[in-house]
Amino acid sequence: MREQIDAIKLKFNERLTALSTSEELEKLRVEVLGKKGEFTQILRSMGSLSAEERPLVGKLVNEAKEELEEKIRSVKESLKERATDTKLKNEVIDITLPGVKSPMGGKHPLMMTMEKIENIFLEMGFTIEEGPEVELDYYNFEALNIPKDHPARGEQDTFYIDDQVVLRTQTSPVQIRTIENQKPPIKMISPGKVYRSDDVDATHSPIFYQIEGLVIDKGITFADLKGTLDLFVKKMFGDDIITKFRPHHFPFTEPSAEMDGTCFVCHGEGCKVCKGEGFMELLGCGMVHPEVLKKGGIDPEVYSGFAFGFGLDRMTMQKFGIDDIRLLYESDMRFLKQFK
Ligand code: 2U9
Repeated sequence: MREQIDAIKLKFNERLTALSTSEELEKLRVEVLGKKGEFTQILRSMGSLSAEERPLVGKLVNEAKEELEEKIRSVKESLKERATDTKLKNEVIDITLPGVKSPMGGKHPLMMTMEKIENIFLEMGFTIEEGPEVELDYYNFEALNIPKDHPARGEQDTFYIDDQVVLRTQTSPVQIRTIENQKPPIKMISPGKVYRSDDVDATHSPIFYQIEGLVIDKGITFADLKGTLDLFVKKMFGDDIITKFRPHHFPFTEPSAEMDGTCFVCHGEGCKVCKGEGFMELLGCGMVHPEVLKKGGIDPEVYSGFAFGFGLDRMTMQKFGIDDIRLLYESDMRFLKQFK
């Protein structure tokens, strides 16, 4: 029996020196010391031994097992150290190498312009209001003095969810909701996405951003409208911008106007951007129509107000000299990375 044990130990030592991974070590341990291991076989065969031999063999086997288990523990330790060393060697970081620059995002030109405009009006004491993009026909049209058969409906090609619900075509519904929930004085702007089923081309997108504004109080006049919008444009494009107003018509304002500003590219000389005009159209505006005030529960005999609106995309294109609105929505990094 001792020879048998020595033979096991010999073979064990040979295999121990030959192995190089903890998996091989575990395999050796199981085969020699495991439940079905070689020593277990011997212990099972102890039945065939004499009563005085059994304790001797038992002792021999346990000593041998402890000896081999000790060897396994020390080899396991050294294998773990070796694995760490190899890992460390392979993971040496050459700190002199430049780091991998993670691409930094940047603000989208639309959001840059939106924030600049919001800050200008916040400085002028305006609040910023938001509202639902899926809107009731009443708030998008009726309350704005655009009854069912009004041509303006046609002009604004509308996405109808059903005959009572639309995707808003302008942010004016936000003003109506504000008028219903807030008593004058009201000074607010409503920025946000609007939807029109226009065909996509260099100046039209079915989804675009608008900013509209509204001021309602006692004694508000067209002079307040001109002063406020002239100041806005000067803060937005520069103090040398001159503004002028051309009569226009909107169902929700009376009188109405469109406001032009000197082209900030050629400063009035006339260029490609302003098509030689020296001026470019910036926004639409007007005194709030008394019918709209009434529908909003405001007495036009006591209160008056002005309103304005413009396409944020269009103003962003004017500001950055962008000639195709699709660039603002195609997320092409070659275009967007210019705005970091
Ligand atoms: C209320 C009363 C009046 C909002 C106004 C405009 C003029 C205007 C156009 C700009 C470019 C739409 O995106 S666009 O095509 N809008 O010119 N919007 S006055 O008038 C209101 C709004 C709400 C209660």
